[in-house]
Amino acid sequence: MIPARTSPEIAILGHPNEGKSSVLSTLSEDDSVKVSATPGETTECRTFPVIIDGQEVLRFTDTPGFQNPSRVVVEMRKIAEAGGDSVARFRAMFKDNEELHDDVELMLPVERGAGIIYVVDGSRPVRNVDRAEMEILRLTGRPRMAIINCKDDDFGHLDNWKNEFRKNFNTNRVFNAHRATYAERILLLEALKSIDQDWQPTLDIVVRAFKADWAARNHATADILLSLLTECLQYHVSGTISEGTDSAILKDRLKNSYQKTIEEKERKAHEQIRTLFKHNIFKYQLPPHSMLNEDLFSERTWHLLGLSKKQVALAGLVGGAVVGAKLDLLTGGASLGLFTGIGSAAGAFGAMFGGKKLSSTSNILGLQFGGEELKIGPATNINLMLILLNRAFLFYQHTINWAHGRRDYTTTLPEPVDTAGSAGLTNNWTSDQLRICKSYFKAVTENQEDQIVESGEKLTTLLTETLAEISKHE
Ligand SMILES: Nc1nc2c(ncn2[C@@H]2O[C@H](COP(=O)(O)OP(=O)(O)O)[C@@H](O)[C@H]2O)c(=O)[nH]1
Ligand SMILES: [Mg+2]
Repeated sequence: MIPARTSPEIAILGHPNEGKSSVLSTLSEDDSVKVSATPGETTECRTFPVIIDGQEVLRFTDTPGFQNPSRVVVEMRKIAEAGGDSVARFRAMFKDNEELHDDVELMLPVERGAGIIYVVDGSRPVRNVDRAEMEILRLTGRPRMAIINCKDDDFGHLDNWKNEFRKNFNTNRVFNAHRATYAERILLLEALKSIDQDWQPTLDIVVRAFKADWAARNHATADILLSLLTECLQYHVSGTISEGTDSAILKDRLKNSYQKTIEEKERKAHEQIRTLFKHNIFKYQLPPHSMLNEDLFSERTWHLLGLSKKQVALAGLVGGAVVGAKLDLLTGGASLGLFTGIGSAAGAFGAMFGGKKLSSTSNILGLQFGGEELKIGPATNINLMLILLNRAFLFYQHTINWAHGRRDYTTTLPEPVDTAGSAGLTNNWTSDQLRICKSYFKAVTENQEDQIVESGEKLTTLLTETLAEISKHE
């Protein structure tokens, strides 16, 4: 007898090529699990521990698919009639039988006490071999759950499958290995509790550990975002105009350097979030219309993620300015380009300063002139902050909902439709929530240290709550 392990083990069983490894990869958030279009490639079991805070809380075991279920079911019936541990006896009897190699191997975790998740592709009809496999699993007497992974999104056979499952399994669920979101993963784990009463307390702890871990990741994401905002909002570049300097060239150079640096900071923050959510090989294709395909400073990005008229007014961000209003030209401080809303992005194109046309992005960023110095940044309006936040929320949404078992990087995820401001989550924020952003923006850009800490804490809470809200959607 193989000794029982302390963390619960779940073996993923099923016919070859039905999506066992994909389900395991998604459930364990492990994208190193081998998923293959060729049936029968796996011939040995492989165990993947789920580790939270350095502790193994659960382990999943990937198995070869059933090789000869029609014969195994006949043998298992005979063995079961005789009584005793049918799994151990079956394995002992056929351990040297080549024809049943995979069948003997896949029972290994079951022999050591693993619970069973049986995976079928529900987009095809139930066959006799499936019935044989289900009976084998029933004869093991182990806690078991069936998962219907509809590979082709065809749900026409679902009722037939469910009927078969009722006879043989404690519970069943539809779970798509490629599209399961975080919320659906948690629901599946919750459902797993019902496979056996004895398992409930342990699986309760596992589900709680998963949820706590997720909350910790959201908090860490909020911290990453806060650092990104602080760095970007404070960032500035400057250059001196001396005799012979072509100020237009200098402006261009400064603007490019400013944008590149901010873009790089954003890219790094997104990379950190990706790592936090354990995506190592993930290089998905974003939807063709995704904002994240656009440069941070492209006009379209700002249009789609931009502030709505209502939001600007609510936040009192630009003191009564309306969308499409002309740019504020501040004297004294000589800062140009208080970007007053999405409509003015286009208007800004035609803005004139000192007889020279400035490009829209310079205006958006706030190009400051002071004596002989040309300076871009620190940010002069809150839009940069909101754009960075909205893009991060989109990135987060894609990341958490990209199932680890998915390997087809060509199909895409939905994103909001292409209308002004629609993709900007902050457009739905209340004036209180926007006020938190505004306080933080002011504190950072005016370098008020105590305010930075205080408003930073409030902003972190707001961000963490927003991320939790995004994760709730299935
Ligand atoms: N479209 C789609 N393909 C899937 C799904 N699950 C698995 N596949 C594909 O089916 C093939 C077999 O999957 P795999 O997980 O290796 O099956 P296993 O042999 O049961 O472990 C692979 O090419 C997977 O990418 C799914 O939910 N949707
Ligand atoms: Mg496999």
